[in-house]
Amino acid sequence: MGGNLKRPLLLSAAAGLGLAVSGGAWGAESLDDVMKRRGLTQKDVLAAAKTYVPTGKRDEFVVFSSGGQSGQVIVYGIPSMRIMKYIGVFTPEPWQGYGFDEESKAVLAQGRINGKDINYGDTHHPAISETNGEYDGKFLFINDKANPRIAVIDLADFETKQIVANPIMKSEHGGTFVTQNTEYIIEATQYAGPLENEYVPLSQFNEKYRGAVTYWKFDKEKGRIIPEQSFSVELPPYSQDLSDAGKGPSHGWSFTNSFCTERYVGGIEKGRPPFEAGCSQKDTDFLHMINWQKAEALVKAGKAKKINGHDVLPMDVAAAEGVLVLVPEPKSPHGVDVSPDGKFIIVAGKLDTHTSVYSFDKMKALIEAKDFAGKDPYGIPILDLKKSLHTQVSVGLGPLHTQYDSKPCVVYTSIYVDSQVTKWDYCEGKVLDKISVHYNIGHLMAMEGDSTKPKGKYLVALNKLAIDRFTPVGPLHPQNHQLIDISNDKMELLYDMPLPLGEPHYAVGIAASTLKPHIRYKQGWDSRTDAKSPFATLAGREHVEKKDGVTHVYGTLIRSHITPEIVEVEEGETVSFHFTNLERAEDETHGFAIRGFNANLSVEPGKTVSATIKAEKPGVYPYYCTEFCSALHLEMQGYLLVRPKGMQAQEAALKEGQAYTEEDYGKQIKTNTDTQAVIDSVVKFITERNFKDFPTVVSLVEDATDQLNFAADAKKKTEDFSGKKDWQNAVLWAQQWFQYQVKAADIGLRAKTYLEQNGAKVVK
Ligand code: K7E
Ligand code: CUA
Repeated sequence: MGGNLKRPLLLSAAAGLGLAVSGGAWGAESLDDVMKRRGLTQKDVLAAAKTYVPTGKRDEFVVFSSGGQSGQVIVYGIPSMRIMKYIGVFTPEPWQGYGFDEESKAVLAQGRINGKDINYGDTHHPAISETNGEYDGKFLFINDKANPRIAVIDLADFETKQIVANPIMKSEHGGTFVTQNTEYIIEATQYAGPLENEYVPLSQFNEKYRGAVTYWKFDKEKGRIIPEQSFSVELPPYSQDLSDAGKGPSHGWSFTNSFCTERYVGGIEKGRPPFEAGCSQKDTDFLHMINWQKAEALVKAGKAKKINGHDVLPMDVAAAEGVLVLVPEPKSPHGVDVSPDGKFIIVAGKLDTHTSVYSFDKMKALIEAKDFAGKDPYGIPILDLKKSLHTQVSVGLGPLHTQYDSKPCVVYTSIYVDSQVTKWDYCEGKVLDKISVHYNIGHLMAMEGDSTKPKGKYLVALNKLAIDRFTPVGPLHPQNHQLIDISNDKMELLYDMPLPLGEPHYAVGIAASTLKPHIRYKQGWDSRTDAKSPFATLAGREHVEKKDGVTHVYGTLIRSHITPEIVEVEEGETVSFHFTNLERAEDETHGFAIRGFNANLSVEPGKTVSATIKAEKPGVYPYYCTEFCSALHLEMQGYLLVRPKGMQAQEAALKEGQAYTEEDYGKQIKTNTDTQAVIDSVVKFITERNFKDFPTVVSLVEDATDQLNFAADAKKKTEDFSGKKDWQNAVLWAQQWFQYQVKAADIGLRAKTYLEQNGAKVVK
C-alpha cells in the first residue's frame, strides 16, 4: 500500500513546488520502452493513436446503442469508445431516478400491458429523428421486441418522454425506422398473431393470424407520438422482419422483409418438425413494399377499420389500391437497407451468400405497368424477382445487415456465419475488401450510415459473441463492439469494447456537433412532461401543506442543504416530497434518498421531481443528498420523523453543540473578510478580461454571482443577530455566509484558470 501511495505523493509534492517532473527513475519512458514493456506492435500503437482522446478533448461521434434485454440505451463516443451514459427507457434506472420518482413512473406506466407494469424491454433498433433524410439530433426512438412498444427519448436532455404500446401487435421487430422528415416512426410485427386481443387456435393461423406495419405519427414540435393519428397496414402472417423507409425518389414508401412465408407452425413437442425446419423450406420469402403516403390518404378517407380503437387498413384494400406489393427475396432475409439516394434497396439473406440489390425505379415501373408475376394466397400482387433486381453479389456466408459509406456506391455488410465484414460496391456489384471480426457479427453501423448523408470514417461491428476477447467474468459474457477504421481502402480493426448491458442489436452514430443538449432546466421544470411543474418551489417559499389526505412537502435543494431539513408526520400519512433544484450551475445535480421507501431522486439544476411514500411504520428515517455536490455534501441531510398515531408532536428542543462568544464572532468575520478579498481579486481578474467571449466562463460567472447573492443574504442575517448580541446564531450565519463565499471563490478560480488557459485578453 505504502509503495503505491508513494509515487503520486512525490509527484504532487514536486508539482506543488513547481518542479518539472522529467527524468528520474520513474519518469520519461520512451514510446519504444512502453511498446517493449507492454508487448505492443507498431500496428497496435497506430490503432491506439487513432482512438485515444486526450483529457479535455472530445469524441467526434456519439453512438446510441440498443441495450438489448436491459431495456436501456447505451451512449458512447467514437473513436474513444468511452461509455457516457445509460438512458433508462423501458427499465427503471436509479441513477437518473427513472422509475423512482413520480414523474418518470408516469412515463413507465404508459408502457403497461393489460394493466401490468412491464419493467424491462428487449430493445433492438434505435433511430435518430431526421430532417430531409439527415440526422437532426433532436429525438431518439427505440423499440421493444418482446412487448411491442416504442419509446421517445428527447436528445435535449437524454430522457425518455413517452412510451406507446402497440394496440394490435403481439410481437414486433421491424422498428424503429423513421421516414425522411420523421413524419412517422415505423414498427413492424415479427411473429404473427390475431390483431384483436383474443384467443384464436393455431388451426386458424392462415385465416386469423396477421402481421402489420404500424406508422406512428410523430409531432416534432411537441416531441411526442400522437397515437390517435397513427395507423397500421394489415399484412399476411409472414414473419415480418426489419424495415426501412424510402428516401428521395422512394420517399412515401417503406420496405419490410419477412421470413417463414411458408406460414409454418411448429410443435416439436408433438413430434412435428420445429419452426426452424418448416420456416426455411422455400427458396424465397417476400419483401413488402408499402406506399404509406397512399395508405395515410386512404385511412383519412375512412377506408380503415378500427381494431382495439386503432385504425388498420385491411390488406385487401391495401392490395387493391396499390398500397401493398410483394417482391420475392432469397432465403430467410434479415436486413433491408435503403441507399442514401433512395434508389436502391439492399436485402441480405441469412441462408444465402448473396446480397440482393433491388432497383426502386424498376419496381416502380413494374407496379405502374401492372406487370405482376402473380399473387400470393391473400391476393397481394407479386413482382418478378429478376425484373426487380439491379444486381446480386456474393459477399460471404450469412449476410445480415448493410451500412452505407460516405463514398458513393460503397457499402459494408455484416457476415454472421463467417464472422466478417465485407466491403463491396453495389453499383458495380463487386467485393472490395473483407475483415474478420470476433465473433459472429449481427448489425454493423457506420457514422450516419443509414441517412441520406453518411459520414464514413468509422464502422462498428456489433458482435454477438465475445468468447476469448476479454478477461473472463463468468459464463455470461459481455458483448463486443469492435471499432473499424474505414477511411482508407483497407478496413482496419482499431478497438474492442466490452458492452456489459444486455445484447445490443443495432446502434446509430451521429456527429457530436449535431447534438445540442441542455445544461440546465428552466426553474421548476417537470422534465417528463416538458412543462412547469405544479410543485415547483422558489427559494424561501418552502412549505408543508396537507391536501386531500396527502402531506405535500414543497422543498428545495441547493449546495449544501435540503429545505426542509426536518419533516414530522403521523403514522399512516402519505407524504409527497417535491424538490426543486435551485442551482443554475453546470453539473450541480443533487440527489434525494431516504431509508426504506424505494424512493430515490436525481434532481438536475432547475428540475422539480417528486417522491411519494406511505409512512406506515413509526420511526426515524434519515434522508440525504446522494451526489457529492460540495465540500459539505455530507451535511446535506434531514430527518423524516414518523410519530405513532395519537402521540403529541414535540417541539424540537434543539440544543446546539457549541455556545459561541463575541470573540468567536470576531474570528469568523475576519475569515470572511479575508475570503472576500480573494474573491474580489478574482472578480477583478475576470472582469478585466474579455470573459464574455467564453460561454463556459459566462455560465461560471452566473453561478458565482448566484452564490454571492446567497452570501449577501447570509451576511444580512449574521448582522441581524450580532446586532442583537446573539453570538450563537450570528456565528452560525457567518459560517453559512462563509460557505457561500467558498463556493463563489471555487467557481471564480475555475473561471480564472479557464481564461488563463484559453488565451483571454485584457480589455479593461
Ligand atoms: Cu438482432 Cu436488427 Cu433485431 Cu439483426 S436484429 S442481428
Ligand atoms: Cu447535494 Cu450532495
